[in-house]
Amino acid sequence: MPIAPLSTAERDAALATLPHWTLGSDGLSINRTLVFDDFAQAFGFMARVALVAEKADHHPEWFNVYNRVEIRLTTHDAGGLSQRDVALARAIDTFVAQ
Ligand code: HBI
Repeated sequence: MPIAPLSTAERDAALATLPHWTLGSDGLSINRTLVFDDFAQAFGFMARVALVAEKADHHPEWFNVYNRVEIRLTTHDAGGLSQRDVALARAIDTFVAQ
């Protein structure tokens, strides 16, 4: 389903409220890397995110090795960032002890 991409102003306003996320070098994604104690913690986190992502029909691009999870959020249907990425980033943050 098509969804509008965020304007630059909307993007910057959203990023200002997401201190753990950085804008990708292409300007089309937001990124966060997490390091857990071990693989079980990392994979447990990924499982929790997967359930939220599936329910929202909005899925992360991510890479995991052992205790490290690199997350890239972008909206393929928008060709860049959308409010769905912001919402998923906020949900992801709730699963991480700050
Ligand atoms: N996940 N990140 C991301 N971006 C999308 O555009 C997207 C998605 N998951 C499912 C989805 N779109 C569906 O609407 C179909 O387009 C596959």
